[in-house]
Amino acid sequence: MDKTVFITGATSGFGRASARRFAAAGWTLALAGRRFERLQALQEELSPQAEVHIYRLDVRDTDAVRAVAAELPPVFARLRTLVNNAGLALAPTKAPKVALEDWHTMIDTNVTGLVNVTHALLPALIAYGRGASIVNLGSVAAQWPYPGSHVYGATKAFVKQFSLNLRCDLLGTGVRVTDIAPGLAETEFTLVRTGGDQAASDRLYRGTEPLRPEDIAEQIFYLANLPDHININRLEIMPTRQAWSPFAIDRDE
Ligand code: NDP
Ligand code: 8X3
Repeated sequence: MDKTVFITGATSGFGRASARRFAAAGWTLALAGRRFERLQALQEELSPQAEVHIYRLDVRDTDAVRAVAAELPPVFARLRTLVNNAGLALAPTKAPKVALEDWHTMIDTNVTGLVNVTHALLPALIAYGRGASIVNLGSVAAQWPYPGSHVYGATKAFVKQFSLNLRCDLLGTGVRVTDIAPGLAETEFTLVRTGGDQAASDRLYRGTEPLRPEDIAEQIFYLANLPDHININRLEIMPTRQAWSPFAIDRDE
């Protein structure tokens, strides 16, 4: 069995649900995140089903990312699937009110972190060749502007374009690249975005039907198992109960 998957941000949300989905199918997993005790709990939960390796990792730390790539077990010398999922939004207020530090954190995590991991694991993906895939977590915020998205949406626009550009450079290697772009999904995302405001998070998801982590995990698993000759470039997914508003207009009144 050479079905290996490396998932960043496996301690919560889409990453954890993906770990469960791949483990249920018997893949060999490498899971990364900063909250190690959560990784340990997940490893314990999934071990009866699959071989699970865990790594305490901050994706912003380039040296640490390289070190984890270097210490992966030999089976990961050929990596079938990389799920670049670790990411976050901060400061859901308008740009003039946002601390520069928050902008930097989003760029460092969603852009620098994602390219750190991609760069470190590309040789193993190319070694796998035909059938390998990179699944990058983008967002509807890459494509559609909304107030409070400022740098977050821009980092996801980077993910979108990076995914397309990688496709060009990986042509001939057999490695696929997909930008999966979810809309409203109930995870810890809003808790993080609001600085731990559980009531604000509950308010956002109340009275509607957001995507569930398992919905996105199922799509990621589907992407990783497509026939080798198919590459889905971008997969944008919204809840049925989410759509767009009219353009905002500034009026004298
Ligand atoms: P969660 O907050 O539930 O999970 C985020 C994961 O990212 C956690 O496991 C967290 O782990 C990890 N993470 C954050 N920063 C770092 C870091 N510096 N190094 C390593 N891991 C990190 O949110 P989601 O599951 O919703 O988010 C997953 C991805 O999906 C993100 O890229 C997000 O932007 C994207 N997304 C989310 C949507 C949503 O509505 N929920 C919609 C569209 C896209 P830990 O803190 O333990 O390190
Ligand atoms: C976040 C998507 O719709 O919650 O990536 O802003 S949304």
